[in-house]
Amino acid sequence: MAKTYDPQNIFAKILRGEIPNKTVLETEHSLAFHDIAPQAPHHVLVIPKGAYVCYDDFALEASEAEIVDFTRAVGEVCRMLGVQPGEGGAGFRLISNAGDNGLQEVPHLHVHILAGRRLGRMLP
Ligand code: D5M
Repeated sequence: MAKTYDPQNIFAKILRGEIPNKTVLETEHSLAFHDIAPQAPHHVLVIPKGAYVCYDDFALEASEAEIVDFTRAVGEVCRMLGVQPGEGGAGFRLISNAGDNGLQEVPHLHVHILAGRRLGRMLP
């Protein structure tokens, strides 16, 4: 288990409808919405509706239905954005920051989808 889930985190508030978001896709177990501070022409966050801090507790505790739904939601958003490589789109990058070393700001699992421009190298 990563760390205790904080139900007051901003994405939990979005899921409860307490603060607005620009929804791109909603499925049974997942929500995708535009990042408030986009770092690329396309910058969408995909989150599970369940209370998971990061991939660690998600992989251990989520049901297979949640994991499949979340994974497919990420792919579906990429297709909606038209950025899937090889089918007219020019590709994308997925990032999921976790914990202090990963510089995770919001402690609810999220995958960043970044696309729409040539992205800089992140790894040596
Ligand atoms: O990234 C957390 C991300 O969450 C960061 O890119 C800004 C984004 N953010 C923060 N608040 C909001 C709201 N209210 N709507 C949309 N996006 C938001 P991290 O990986 O945790 O560093």
